Amino acid sequence: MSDTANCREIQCEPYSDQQPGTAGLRKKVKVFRQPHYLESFLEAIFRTVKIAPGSALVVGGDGRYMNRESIPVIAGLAAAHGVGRIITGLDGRLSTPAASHLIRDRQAAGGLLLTASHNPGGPDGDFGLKFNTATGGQAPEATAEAIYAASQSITSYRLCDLPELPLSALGEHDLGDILLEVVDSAAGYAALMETLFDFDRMADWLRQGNEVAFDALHAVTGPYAREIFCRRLGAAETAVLNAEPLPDFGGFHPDPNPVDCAHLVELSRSPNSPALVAASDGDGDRNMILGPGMMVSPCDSIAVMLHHADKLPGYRDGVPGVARSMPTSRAVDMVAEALGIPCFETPTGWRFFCNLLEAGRIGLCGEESFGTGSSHTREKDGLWAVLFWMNLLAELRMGLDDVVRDHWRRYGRHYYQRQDFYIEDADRARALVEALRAGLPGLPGRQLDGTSITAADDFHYRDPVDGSESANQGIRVELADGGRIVYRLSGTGTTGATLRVYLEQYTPADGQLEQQVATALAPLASRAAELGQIEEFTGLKAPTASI
Ligand code: G16
Repeated sequence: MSDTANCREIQCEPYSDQQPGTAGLRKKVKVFRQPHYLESFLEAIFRTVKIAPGSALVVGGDGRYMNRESIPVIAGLAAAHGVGRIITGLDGRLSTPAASHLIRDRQAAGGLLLTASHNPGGPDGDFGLKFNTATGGQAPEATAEAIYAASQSITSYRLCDLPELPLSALGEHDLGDILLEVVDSAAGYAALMETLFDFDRMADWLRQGNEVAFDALHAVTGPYAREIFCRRLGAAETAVLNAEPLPDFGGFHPDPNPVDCAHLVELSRSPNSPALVAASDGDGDRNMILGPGMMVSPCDSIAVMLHHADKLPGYRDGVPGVARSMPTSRAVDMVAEALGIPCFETPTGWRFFCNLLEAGRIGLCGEESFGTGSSHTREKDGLWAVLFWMNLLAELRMGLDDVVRDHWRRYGRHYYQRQDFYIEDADRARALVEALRAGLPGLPGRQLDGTSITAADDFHYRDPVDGSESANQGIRVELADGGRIVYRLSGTGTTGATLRVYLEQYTPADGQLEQQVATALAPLASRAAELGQIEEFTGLKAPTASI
């Protein structure tokens, strides 16, 4: 605790709703704007994680509404709790993977990441805050719960008054009770990428006339993408679309998926599609990969990456293992089996990969929700995934669609789709999941529209590294014809509830590999609707979005 004359104790009332979800605390901006709301949550973090006096903390965010104005508040509380140094990016912006890297690189005590990721921004949008540990990874579930418990009894917090923070000036600034260091995080991140990928080969590939289009969606990745694609690889400035970060993301919903980035799907289907079309999300940890006439399903992406990893400089020795979140398709399991390495199945939430990465048990991991990453950092990494694909295309001298089709011809195809059902009344969504859970013992052997259920459970995870247990992580239903349905509730929304229904149907390599996804999955979708009694519980006849 700092005891200088600039620091004082401020009284407040506890808030009861500061329970972190899948990835930190996410709320509407107007909720975060309530008096003492941000300060109370920060106080709960500082009281729970007890940062050693004088240590450094990485602080930064995706540039959304409330990002910049929150940093002086964080610095004031951090100073009062004895933090010696705040490290941030220019204007207080850091992509999530760059922040994770910076924590590790600078041996900081942890990080406070200001982001609601792919959620909409602006004054009516969302804001978020999450604490990452000294490993660079998100706080584990037990720490997140302890922070929530602490938040419910915060009746005061300590704050130091600091001079105005010079966030737009690179370098070190002495603020009296704390030091502020503003770094060029794009340069540091690009240097890390140069250790993993063959920049000369990619630059050659571009010089040969191959084009890339990367859409930063006016979110955090613009400056990073310009540094890498334009300055270091020689792509034209026009290769990076919507490069300037804006607090409201210029009206974009910064979520790289075919619904919110329909314009990129259209570009990839046009006769003059670039060889690689890609996007990332608000905080730069997600990725969407497209090429002429083809979007790579995120579940296929991690499988293809694993198959080819040893062709790229950072992964020449292969990887010790791989992991996917439970709802992610089992395409990557088949590659792991062929390579003779373990494939771990974890609950949804990138933090569940972190112990495995930290223990050296895995080298690559991925999720259906457009997230992929490797042991180079402890968050998923959007631009890294784009560079992985670009390096791969340059190395294989193949078009993106051929790389994917080759993969299906070797391993078969896992047709995959996630259906989202948004419901205002969260209780109805919870009741649906409860009803499924209650009926689990009776499911194996039940006939379901031409096939039968072979296994059903509520996913329970035991972390192989520290033995911690996570129960009720999603209802899994396996069918005799190779289909799988998973039901779970999203943990990242800020209003109502979103029921996610994940559909997966495997077709062997000698089967029909070129069907439309919706056609291939139509029978499974109707089985999922019947089994989950989706219309009865939600009133919805069709998904709000199919991704
Ligand atoms: C977060 C998590 C991911 C998860 C995703 C969706 O991503 O880090 O692991 O897959 O949310 O979660 P849900 O299905 O609960 O909405 P991000 O990019 O939002 O931080």
